[in-house]
Amino acid sequence: MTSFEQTRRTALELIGAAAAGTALTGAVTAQENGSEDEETDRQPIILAGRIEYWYGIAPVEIEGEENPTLDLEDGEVYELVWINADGAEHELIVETEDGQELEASDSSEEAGETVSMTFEANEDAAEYYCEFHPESMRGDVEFNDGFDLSTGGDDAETGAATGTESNGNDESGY
Ligand SMILES: [Cu+2]
Repeated sequence: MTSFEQTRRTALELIGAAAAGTALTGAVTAQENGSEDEETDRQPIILAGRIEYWYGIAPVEIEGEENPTLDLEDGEVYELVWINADGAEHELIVETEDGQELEASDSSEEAGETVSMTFEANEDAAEYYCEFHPESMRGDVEFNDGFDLSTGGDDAETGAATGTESNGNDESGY
């Protein structure tokens, strides 16, 4: 958990989040809100929201990417967490190819605030975007192998960071 927090803090510093310390505090609040879904003992998918783009923070596959593609697995329950990086109003929405809303987070207009939502993935999901900046803050949802979000301890994390530089699948998505 400690290294996970460090990853998030480092990423926030990279994008110049106004209040990385506040964001960490906010995460506790977000967890309280989502306390009903005990079935999800996996790592959340974490994005940072700013007007220009969604910025990938975790898992490592999306770290540092702008509007990263979210690789999900049909039927799995995901925790999507996003951090307000610039204090503008943002709201994360997952939609179908036809623009039908599947899931929406709360909105936030406070820098450093963390918003959490639970999302059961199904293959109708095609894109995610921000309600208030739907053109610049928009990314794809794909159903390939799905991110590895298991909380397998330090071994899994180390392997993800160093062992899967390129598995041959990466290029096909772009
Ligand atoms: Cu926005």
